Amino acid sequence: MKLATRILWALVLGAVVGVILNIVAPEFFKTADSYLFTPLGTIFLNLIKMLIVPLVFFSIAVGVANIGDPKSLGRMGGKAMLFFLATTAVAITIGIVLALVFQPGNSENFDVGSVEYEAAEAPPVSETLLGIIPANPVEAMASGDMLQIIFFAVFIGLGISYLGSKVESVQRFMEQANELMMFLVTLVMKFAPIGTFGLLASAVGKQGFDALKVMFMYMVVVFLALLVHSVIVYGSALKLLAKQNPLKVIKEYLPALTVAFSTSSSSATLPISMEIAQKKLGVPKGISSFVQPLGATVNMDGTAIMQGVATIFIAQVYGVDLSFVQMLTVVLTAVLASIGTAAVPGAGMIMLAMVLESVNLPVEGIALIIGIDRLLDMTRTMVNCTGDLTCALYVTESEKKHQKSRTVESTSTIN
Ligand code: DAS
Repeated sequence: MKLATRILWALVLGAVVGVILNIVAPEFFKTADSYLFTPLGTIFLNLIKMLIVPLVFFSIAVGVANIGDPKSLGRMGGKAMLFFLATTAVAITIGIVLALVFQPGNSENFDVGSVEYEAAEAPPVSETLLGIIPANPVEAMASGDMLQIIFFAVFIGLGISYLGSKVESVQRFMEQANELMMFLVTLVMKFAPIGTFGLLASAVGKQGFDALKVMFMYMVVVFLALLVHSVIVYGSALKLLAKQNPLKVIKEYLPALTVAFSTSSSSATLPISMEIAQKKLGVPKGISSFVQPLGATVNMDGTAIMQGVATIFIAQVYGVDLSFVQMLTVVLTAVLASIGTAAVPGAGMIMLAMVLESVNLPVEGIALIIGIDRLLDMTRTMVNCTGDLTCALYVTESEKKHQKSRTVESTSTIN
């Protein structure tokens, strides 16, 4: 049985076991969660997290060293960032429009009197962007600051490419280290079904059904927006930009999507996502190892959708009519917020406070949605990862076209 199928079965089994146990024997569920489900999920998550920093560092350094030409790097980075920002802006617009149409905030009488929420300090976007240069690369790796690790790895790769044969042994070491990291990813993924079972049994089992009932409409609108964005935006991007058959490609995405769903973390999904891109989808290592870590860090279309729906939902609950300009502010803030959102479970909630403050909506409204956020986080993280993989395929096709046009130009010059 294929890995993706095994993980899918583990997902379903974990959710069913968690829900049934929590209904039939809540006390036993608590014990099973503490001694089995949570430990299994934590072991799996930590095994993957252990590989992320060295994998991202070595793969980007090797990828950039092989690309060599800073102009190509700038061109690839520009295409990727344009794709990321454009799709994020479309994503949040879809979220806002569907929330305005379906009015989830008017679907129940929400009691806003007692809600309290202490917003965690969200780093301003300017600080995130200025902080991209690591004063201490080792500290950046120790703290898992992905943008700083990416910057340092690109710098090292450019240095290797510039010095060439003078640092041949360093380049070979990096290439071998990268191969080793990819092998370890494959090894860790063999544990994925068991880890996924634990993560789902714990997360879904703990979910209170009352919260699900009251927040039903809100959840439906978020799921609908995620589906619309995935089918229309990514489907079109795969067909028109990446020249791929969306149905064929999505089947290859499956192992990464199941890991994204169970871990609710784009960075934890990165290793398997990069392996799929390079080994199953033919994305060159140089493109995959640059575009995907960048995407996992700055591209969060699923999160932007949740933020769009949540903002309109909270405005409706508090009886606030947002103007068109305020909605544009929400779109811009959410696009910028997605750059600073960490690729870890629940990060989107922290940045939602920033989006709400941009239009003077009460941040306490987050208390209404945080109870069911983990289930939504699973699905929006899948969309975040789908965007990263789709962008890698788009840049691959675009670079192919660029190489072809350059060959034609040079041939015509010779003739
Ligand atoms: N869980 C985040 C991620 O890893 C997204 C979010 O919290 O919205 O992509």
